[in-house]
Amino acid sequence: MTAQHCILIGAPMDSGKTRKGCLMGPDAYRTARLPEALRTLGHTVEDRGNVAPRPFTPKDHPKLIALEETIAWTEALADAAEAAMADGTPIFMGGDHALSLGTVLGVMRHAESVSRPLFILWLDAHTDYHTPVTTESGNLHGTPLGYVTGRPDFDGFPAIGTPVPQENVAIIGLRSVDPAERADLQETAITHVDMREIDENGIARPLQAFLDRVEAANGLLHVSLDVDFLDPSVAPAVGTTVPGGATVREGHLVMEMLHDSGLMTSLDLVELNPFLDERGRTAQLMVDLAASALGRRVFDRPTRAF
Ligand code: HAR
Ligand code: MN
Ligand code: MN
Ligand code: MN
Repeated sequence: MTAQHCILIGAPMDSGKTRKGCLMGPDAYRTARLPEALRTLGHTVEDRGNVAPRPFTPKDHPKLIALEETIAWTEALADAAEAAMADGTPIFMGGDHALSLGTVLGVMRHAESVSRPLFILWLDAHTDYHTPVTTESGNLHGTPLGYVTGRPDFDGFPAIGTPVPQENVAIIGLRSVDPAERADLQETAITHVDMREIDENGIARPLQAFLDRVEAANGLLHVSLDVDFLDPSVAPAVGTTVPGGATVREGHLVMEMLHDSGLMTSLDLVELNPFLDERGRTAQLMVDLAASALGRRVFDRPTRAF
């Protein structure tokens, strides 16, 4: 296994929706010993502490929640992400999923500077493909994939330059998709794998097909792991629980395959709300999944399973 320089970045962002609590996420990951878990695997770990949003002036909007705060976070996180990409493998400890507006933007800037294509793996019950105009809830954590793929109407957000091509995005774990998102997504080349498909064919096949494309393109791979990708019976600490999610083993298999591929270059851990947790079990599971993505395993495998 190749040792990596893991850069932990806290993003205690809570503005992507009304229910509060994700701001406690970074400290929960530290309490659940994420740094120690990564060091045990032979990696060097640097905790850069928590990012803070740029100064902002909140305004009221008829629909959108905390727009100015979310833009302020996006700018600060993009800078932190771009800087960290030059130095190692960033792991962003959220914070709600709106943080990916910033982390992916920063990773996009880095990818452009090294002239490599960027791929995104989105592990989530939701598509997060809204725009500020299509969202019904006004919750901006439902928009980051819309933003980074270049959808319109992100007024006030940093310009994104070259969008991430739809062909480079895969969403796995879907089971809660708004009608507008569903209609819009159907028109795209974004890979979307719902739980029905996982039930029938397993999670390894669609994931490996996507990883093969990343490898063939010599791409960078950003992975965004939403707690609600997992079934709420094993991961209760999230505001948007949807039954019928990934099992513990499906989660680990994804992470183990990511590690075996050697392709993952950055990771978001998002939507953990420690206020809703049961004795830290969700934080611990997320730490264990991150450890699997960075090389933890029961036995080495002599040959590849697929
Ligand atoms: N689609 C719904 C909305 O826009 C729910 C979005 C929920 N998003 C997250 N992250 N929890 O996936 O409001
Ligand atoms: Mn999400
Ligand atoms: Mn979600
Ligand atoms: Mn389709």
